[in-house]
Amino acid sequence: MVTRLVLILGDQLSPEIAALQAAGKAHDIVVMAEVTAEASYVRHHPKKIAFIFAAMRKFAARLRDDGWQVAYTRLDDTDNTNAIDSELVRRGAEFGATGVLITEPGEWRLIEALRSLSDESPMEFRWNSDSRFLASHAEFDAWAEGRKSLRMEYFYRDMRRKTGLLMDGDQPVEGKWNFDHDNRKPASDGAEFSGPMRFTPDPETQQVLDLVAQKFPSNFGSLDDFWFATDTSQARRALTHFIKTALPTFGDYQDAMLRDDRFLSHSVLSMYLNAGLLDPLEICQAAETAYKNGDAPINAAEGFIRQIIGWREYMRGIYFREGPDYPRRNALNHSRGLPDFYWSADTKMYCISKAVEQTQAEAYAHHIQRLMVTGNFALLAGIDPFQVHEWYLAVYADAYEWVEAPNVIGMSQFADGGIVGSKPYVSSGAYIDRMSDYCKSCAYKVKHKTGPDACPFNLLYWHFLDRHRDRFESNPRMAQMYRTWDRMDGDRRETVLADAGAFLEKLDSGQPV
Ligand code: FAD
Ligand code: DLZ
Ligand code: SF4
Repeated sequence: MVTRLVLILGDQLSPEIAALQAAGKAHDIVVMAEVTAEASYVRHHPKKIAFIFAAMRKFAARLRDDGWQVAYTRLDDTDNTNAIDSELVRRGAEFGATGVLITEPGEWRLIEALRSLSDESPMEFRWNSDSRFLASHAEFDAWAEGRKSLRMEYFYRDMRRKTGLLMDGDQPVEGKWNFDHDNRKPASDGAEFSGPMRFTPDPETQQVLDLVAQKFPSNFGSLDDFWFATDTSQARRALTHFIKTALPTFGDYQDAMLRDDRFLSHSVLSMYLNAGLLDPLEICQAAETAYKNGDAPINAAEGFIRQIIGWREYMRGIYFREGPDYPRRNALNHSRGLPDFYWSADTKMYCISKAVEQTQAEAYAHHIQRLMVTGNFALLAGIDPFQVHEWYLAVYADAYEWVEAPNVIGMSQFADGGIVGSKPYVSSGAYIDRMSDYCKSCAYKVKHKTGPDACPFNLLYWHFLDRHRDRFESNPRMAQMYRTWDRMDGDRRETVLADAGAFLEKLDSGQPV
C-alpha cells in the first residue's frame, strides 16, 4: 500500500488546499509541524507565532475529526527536528512513505529548501499550485508579458471580469471600475468605529500562548490581550461582523488615521485570509452581497474588493514573477541602518511612535500607517530596504514574503526601481496632518519647514527629492514636486538640506529624534 505524506504549512490551513485535495484519507498522512526554523527565520511577533500555532493545532483537530490521519509535531516535542524538510525526512522514515504532496509555499526560501530535499530524497515529490488565489502564475505572467508597465488597475479589471464581482454583463456596475475619488477622507470628528470582533482564547490557544511566552520571551511584541480568531468558524464571524459594522464606511476612511483608534473601518482579516482560514472569493462575495442589499455603498464595496482581487493578487503575481532575489533589490542604493525606534517606539515623532506602539501591542497596523508613516519615513531617510523588509516580515501577523516583499520592496521603498509603483510613495508631514489627528500631539511642528522644531518628514521629503533628482526629475508624476522645490528661494533650499542633514546625523549617531 502506498503511503504519501501531505505537507500542510502554517499558512495553508484550508480544507480545500491543493495537496489535501490530491490526497486520500485511506493511505496518506497529513504532516504538520511547529518548528524553530519557521518560527525564527525572522524574529516574528509573538502574537503572530501564537496565532499560527493555535490555528495549526485546531486545523489538525478538524482534519482528524474529518477522518484524516495527522502526524503533528509540537514545538516542544522531544523528537522535533525543528525544520520542515527534516520533519518530512523523519516522518517519511517513520511511516515508510514513498511520496510527498506539497502545495507551493509562499516564500522562495522554503520552496528552495523543499526543492533541494526532493532532489536528494528517495520519496517522490508532487508539487501542487496553490489554488487559493484567483490568478495562477501562468495567468499573471500572460497578463504581464509584453507590457511596458505593470499597473495594478488593468490587472484588477481582468479579475473583475474573471470573477463577475460587481459586474453588469461585461461592464462594471454603476459604470465605473474604480470609485476612489469618493474615498480617502480624514475621519470626521466624533466618527465611531467598533473595531474587529474579539475572541477569548480557548484552552488550546491558552496553551499555545504559554508556550510562546516561554520560548520567545525577548521577541518584539506583546502577547497580552490576545483576541484573534484561530479557526475558520471564528474567522467567519469576524467577517460577518466587519461586513455589518465597518464595510459601509471602509471607502470613506480607508486612508484615515486616528490617535485613539487602531482599526477604524479596516477589516483586520488579512491574517485569517493569508493563513487559509478565509477564502478571498468568500470575503468578496460577502461584500458584494452587502452592496446588492443596499447595506454598503458602491465606493466601499468596490474599494474593498479591489484590495483583495486587485492588490493582493497582483502583489503575489509580482513576487513569483520577479524571483528569489526580489527582497534584496535596492534600486535607490539606500544603506542607513533601521533606527532603534522601530523596535522601541521611542521617538518624538508622534506618528511613528503611535504606529510602532500599536504594532507592538497588536501585530497589526493598517495600510496607511504601514505605507505613509513607517514606510514613508524609511524611504525618506534612506534606510536599507532589506532591513525594512525584515522588520515588516517580523512584526505583522499577516506577513509572509509573497505579500510583504512586494508591498515593502516595491510599493513602499521603491527598491524594485518602479515595477510596483510608477513613483515613490513619499510625502511631507502635510499629508499625515491632513489624514490624521497625530500632529497636534507631536513635539515637532508640522507647519515648520525648517529649524529645530520642523517636522522631520518636511525636511527629509525635500532631501529625498534633491538627492534622487537624476532618477526622478523626468518622471511626469513628480514634475510638480520638482517645480515647487526649484521655485523655493536658494537660501531656503540650503537651510532645508542642512537641517535635514543634521537630522540624519543625529539619527546615525543614535541621538534621540
Ligand atoms: P483592509 O484595509 O481591511 O483591506 C482588506 C484586505 O485587502 C486586506 O485584508 C488584504 O488582504 C487586502 N489588501 C489590502 N491592501 C493590500 C495590499 N497592498 N497588498 C495585499 N493585500 C492587500 N498585507 C499583508 O497581507 N501582509 C503583509 O505582510 C503586508 N505588508 C505590508 C507592508 C507595507 C509596507 C504596506 C504598505 C502594506 C502591506 N500590506 C500587507 C498590505 C496592507 O497594508 C494589509 O493587507 C492590510 O493593512 C491588512 O489589514 P486589513 O485586513 O485590515 O486590511
Ligand atoms: C510563519 C510560520 C511560523 C511562525 N511557524 C510555522 C511553523 O512552525 N510551521 C509551519 O508549517 N509554518 C509556520 N509558519 C508559516 C511558514 O513560515 C510559511 O508557510 C512559509 O513562510 C511560506 O509562506
Ligand atoms: Fe509625524 Fe511630523 Fe506630524 Fe509629528 S508633526 S506627527 S513627525 S507628521
